[in-house]
Amino acid sequence: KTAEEGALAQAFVQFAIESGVLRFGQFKTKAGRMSPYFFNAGLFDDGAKLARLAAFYADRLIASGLEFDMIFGPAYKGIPLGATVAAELARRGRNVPFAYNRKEAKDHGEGGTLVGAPLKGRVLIVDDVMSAGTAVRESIAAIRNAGATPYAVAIALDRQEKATENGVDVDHSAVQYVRQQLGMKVVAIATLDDLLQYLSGRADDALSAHRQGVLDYRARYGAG
Ligand code: OMP
Repeated sequence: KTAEEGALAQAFVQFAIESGVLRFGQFKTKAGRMSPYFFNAGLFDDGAKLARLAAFYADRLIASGLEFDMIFGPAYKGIPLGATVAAELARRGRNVPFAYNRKEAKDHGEGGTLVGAPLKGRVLIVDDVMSAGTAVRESIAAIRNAGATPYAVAIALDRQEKATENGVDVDHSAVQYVRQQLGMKVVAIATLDDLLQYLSGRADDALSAHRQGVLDYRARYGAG
């Protein structure tokens, strides 16, 4: 990680905590793990926060030099993320097509599950979090089924924990799987390591009390 990426990640962790999006407590993840922290992107819940969030994604994407032909926002939480990131990139002079999916196929009107620009070329998936990797696999399948190339993934937080395959924990993370097995690019604004670094730098305040719990969670579920 470059110094610039590290600084962006620290600023983002702070923003997420101050927005109440990143919280500490006891939460059950989709994979059924009891986590001492949770990132709820739905709590970026006003125009200013959404604009700032989109700027973080855009900064990270531009710094990465990633090339892509269009943006896909997977239902539900990826839809506002993809839309606001597409708008922010256009504002910075990089206008690309945008599409999203429905969870339920529509049997009237325009029909189908895909909305927006036709899926084609190298598609960037914009989503919130990767944990065990279930959500991203669904997006990849939707893009392949449409005949386009699932090329890259941009997420806000890489939880760096063991992926699951058919319900069984494996040693690598979902992000590692997508990079190494699927050959896709993955960019994350922040990772679990960045969160731990943030908590370590806050030795004197209430937040630091959560550090040990997060370390314990990483010891149990962290990817190898
Ligand atoms: P996987 O599908 O296991 O990679 O988990 C990613 C999804 O879990 C996200 O798209 C969210 O729906 C949810 N999630 C969060 O939003 N924030 C978290 O901190 C953890 C999870 C989770 O359930 O693992």
